Amino acid sequence: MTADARTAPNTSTADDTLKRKTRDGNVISGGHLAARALKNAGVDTIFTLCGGHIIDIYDGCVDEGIRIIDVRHEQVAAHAADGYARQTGKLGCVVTTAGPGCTNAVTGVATAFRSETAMLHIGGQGALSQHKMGSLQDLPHVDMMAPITKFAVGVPATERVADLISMAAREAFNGAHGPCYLEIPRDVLDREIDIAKAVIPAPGRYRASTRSIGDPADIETLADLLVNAERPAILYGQQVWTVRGHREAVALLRGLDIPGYFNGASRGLLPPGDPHHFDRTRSKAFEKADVIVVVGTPFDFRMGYGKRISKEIKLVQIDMDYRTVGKNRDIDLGLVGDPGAILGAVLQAASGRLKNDQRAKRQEWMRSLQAMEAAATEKLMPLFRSNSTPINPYRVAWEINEFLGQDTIYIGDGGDVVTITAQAVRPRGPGQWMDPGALGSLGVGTGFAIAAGLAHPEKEVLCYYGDGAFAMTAFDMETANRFQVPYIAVVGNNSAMNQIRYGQLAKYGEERGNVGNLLGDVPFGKFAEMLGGHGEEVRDPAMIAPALARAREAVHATGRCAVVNIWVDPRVYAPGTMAQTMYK
Ligand SMILES: Cc1ncc(C[n+]2csc(CCOP(=O)(O)OP(=O)(O)O)c2C)c(N)n1
Ligand SMILES: [Mg+2]
Repeated sequence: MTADARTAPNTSTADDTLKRKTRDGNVISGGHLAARALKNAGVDTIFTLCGGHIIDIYDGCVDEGIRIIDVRHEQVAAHAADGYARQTGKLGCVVTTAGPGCTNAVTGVATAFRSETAMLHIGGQGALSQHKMGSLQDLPHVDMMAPITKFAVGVPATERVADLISMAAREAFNGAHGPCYLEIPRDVLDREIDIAKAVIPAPGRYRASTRSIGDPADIETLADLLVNAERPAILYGQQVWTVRGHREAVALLRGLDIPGYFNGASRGLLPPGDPHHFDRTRSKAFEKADVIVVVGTPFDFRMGYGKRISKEIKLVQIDMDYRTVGKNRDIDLGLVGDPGAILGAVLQAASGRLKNDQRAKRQEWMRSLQAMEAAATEKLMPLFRSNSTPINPYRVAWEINEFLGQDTIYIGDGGDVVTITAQAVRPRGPGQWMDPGALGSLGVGTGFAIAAGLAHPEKEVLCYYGDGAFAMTAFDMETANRFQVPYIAVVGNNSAMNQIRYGQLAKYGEERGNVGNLLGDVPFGKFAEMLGGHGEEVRDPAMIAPALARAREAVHATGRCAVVNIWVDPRVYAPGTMAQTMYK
């Protein structure tokens, strides 16, 4: 089959197939019902690895024109479904077979759980008629998936397949988004029923809008707080991007002249250099501010559980999940709802109320922060420009940032080398920063890159890996090539699991610290070549930029992924690693 035939959406319908099979058009199988329900839920692509339990879903997808992306490891399928949801705003979908198909996908589902991604995992199961008899690949999937999903159930009858998919979709978008799991036994999938007996919720008619603003009185209170503040600051987290509330978020910063900070998927909401974009002075701003608004990001380890923010400062938290607001520390005001809708309503309530002298004071506040930002950048420049060999990973981070185009989606997958890029890499547009989120899973990169390429074929995709992370899922680079979504892979290679090694060396010393964390010296450039793409090894800092440029060119010319394997200094660590902040 040609690659084109593989990727082209299938335009035939279930009815066509049934005609071809000279079967009764009033009859439908469970797998075909699943595909129809997925289409009704807005799913246009599934990520999967085949297994005998799930083949009828594929057959249904062919009829419904749903693209089937088959990978080499279910972990990648799950990360790709997560990444596709992040990139499209639609429900992601991963389909795995029973038993090991499900267990292999667990890390991807768990990552989506901690990152609040709306995603449906459909898993196969032995036939109900063989329930508890010891069928092939039988496991208690629903019990296993329940703690890491918002909704995990088995489908008990063919008539309910589509109905339960719609329930899962509703759950996935309820409150903070998250993954759901549906187990469909093989006989439930294969059975054909009278279509009139199936419950098939219609697209657009089984889910209500979730764009709620919460209590209108709280909108007024927050508008008052923000109008009267002298030194306000706002931190935007990933939920702002999840609900595509970026326009309202930016309008609020600009409308009320408030400095904005961004973490996770909210990086890129404003381009670097924008007067309301700040990124090196968050802790200083949070010390000096009189009102802080935290939007769509929990007080978890990444925020020091909120304990570093002084009790003297008025703290406002906005979140999609009621359970996240006020968790780990008290707040002065909490709002639950859609961040975009809330921020839009707050701006409307505050509009025209900021007096000129108040605005002038804010601009002075922002200027003082801008001066601190510039000083912090200056301090980092010697590291960013370092000519030392082995190459300083700060130099790699800086070079990657210089290399990014207006539309490059940047993905980070690794330990320390990737952590360091947070200080240098500034995506130029919203949605162009992807990281694993709070689960910190190594191995997300390949699935995310495939998903980003499929969701946005017009954009460039660059994934920066640690050498430890790269080897976990890199074989699916072949999948990216096969589906014509090649990307630029950069590996920061220190031949170690360096982020962990630091803590071991600090605790156990040189002699006992290098245990279980050293890796071989692998020339990963050759990996790209093995798959028909361009690869190279970089040991000289001056060669990073030309190598990246050649990789970009090669990706265009060959339609295959390129790997730039950069050998970096294992003695350089990220500040957070040296302070071990993630465990504090
Ligand atoms: C799947 C998974 N396993 C283990 C870890 C623990 N861990 C965090 S960072 C790290 C080292 C990663 O090494 P590498 O990707 O080479 O980056 P480096 O720290 O060397 O720059 C490990 C093993 C994890 N986060 N995820
Ligand atoms: Mg490493």
